[in-house]
Amino acid sequence: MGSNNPHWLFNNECHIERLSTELEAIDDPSKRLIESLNTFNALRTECYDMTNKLSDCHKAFGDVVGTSKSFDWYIKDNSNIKIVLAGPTHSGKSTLINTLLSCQLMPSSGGHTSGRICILAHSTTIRIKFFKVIPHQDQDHPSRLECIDDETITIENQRQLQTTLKQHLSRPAGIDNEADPLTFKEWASKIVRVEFPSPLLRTGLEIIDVPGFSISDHASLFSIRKQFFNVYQPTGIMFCYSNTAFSDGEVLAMPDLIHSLPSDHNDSMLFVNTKRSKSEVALNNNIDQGDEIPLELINSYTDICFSKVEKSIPNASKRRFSIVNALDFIKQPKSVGTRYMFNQFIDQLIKWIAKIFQQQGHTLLRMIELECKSMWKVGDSLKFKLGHDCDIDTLKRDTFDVLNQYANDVSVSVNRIVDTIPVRFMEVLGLKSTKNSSSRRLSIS
Ligand SMILES: Nc1nc2c(ncn2[C@@H]2O[C@H](COP(=O)(O)OP(=O)(O)OP(=O)(O)O)[C@@H](O)[C@H]2O)c(=O)[nH]1
Ligand SMILES: [Mg+2]
Repeated sequence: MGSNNPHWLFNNECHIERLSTELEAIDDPSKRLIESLNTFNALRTECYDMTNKLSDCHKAFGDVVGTSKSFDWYIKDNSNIKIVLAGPTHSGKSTLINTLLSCQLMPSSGGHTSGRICILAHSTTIRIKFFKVIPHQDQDHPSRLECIDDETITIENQRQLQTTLKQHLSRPAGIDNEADPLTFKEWASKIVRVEFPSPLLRTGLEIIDVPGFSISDHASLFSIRKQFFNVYQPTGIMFCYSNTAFSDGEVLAMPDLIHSLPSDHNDSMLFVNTKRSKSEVALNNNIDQGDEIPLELINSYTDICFSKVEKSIPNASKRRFSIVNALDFIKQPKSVGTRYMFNQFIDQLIKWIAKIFQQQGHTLLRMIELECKSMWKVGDSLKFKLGHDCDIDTLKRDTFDVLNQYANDVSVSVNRIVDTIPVRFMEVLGLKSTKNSSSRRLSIS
């Protein structure tokens, strides 16, 4: 077991420091994100490998002392990192996902677009699967996601995927929440899972696009989202909003999101102010359009955007805030200012994900610590027993004494019976017993 303190398993701070210098050298933002996720995953795997060894040891120990308790349940939770993009409608969530994935996949348009929750995950084959949430029945049947097998669609190429996804994610023209909320809710409650080859998602990341908040359909979508989050707990949430200062709709979107989450995810949220462009920075600083923008002005503009959101969100932290303009980056990936802004966003995203991994590591450590404590307790009581009650010499001596006593008791009993034999024998024969019957005594000792 080694040490009484299992913190040697996961020294996050030093790994993250080493990581940032290594990653700074990667110029391409999406490559940097992929490399970071791979590095985090390698650390996590290392951590879980150690935990598995500890679990094996715990099991073996449990078998010896007769307790079958193990912490397998936690190890099973070594699942993908699930990042949710949520926020008001039209805030650019689907566009940002497409930019992160470097492909035009999610439908995005001028209006209210995504109507269904969509999970994006890696696979070598392209498929669209549909799921429904089966609500909690009893203790043995908790709520779960069930795949509607006969509806799975296998797809040939990326282009076909894009058009098929549009059909299944965009709000259908004939189904309107206000006119027929029941039909809309039934349509919207189908969860879509898209699997396709993706370098970013191959790292073990899952991205979840959630239909944007709007006053008109939040009642239907709230309960769908709540049920979904209950069976598919997100690891982290990116709250995307496009107004520099929160608009009314954006202010309402926050509690609507928070209340649909199973526990307080406020701390694991990254605030992303979308659609911020460097032309705004120019305008703010009286710089003519087309002129070079000093990069430090982009930083001070980020500070301005943050100070505005700070007023609407309690406990907002600058470390969990970023501005982005996904469309600018798609259109002009080589422009220095645009690239700088997108790189800043990716770095903030990487740091935020690093923090999530770190938190997971700490939770794991707490579990290990508890398990170790319980093992040491059992060990101590076993040691105590061995030292005081069950010393092998004492055991041998006690056993010998007991056996001796037993032999003696048996011998006395048998002799008593033998003693009576002649009397009985005589009685049966009608004869008188002889006085010296004791000479025929049976001796067994
Ligand atoms: N200028 C600019 N426009 C953007 C940006 N991101 C998205 N848009 C535009 O904003 C509109 C909405 O974008 P979507 O990505 O569909 O927004 P959404 O948040 O997914 O919306 P819902 O699916 O309704 O929740 C589209 O017309 C996009 O082209 C951005 O970074 N800059
Ligand atoms: Mg969308």
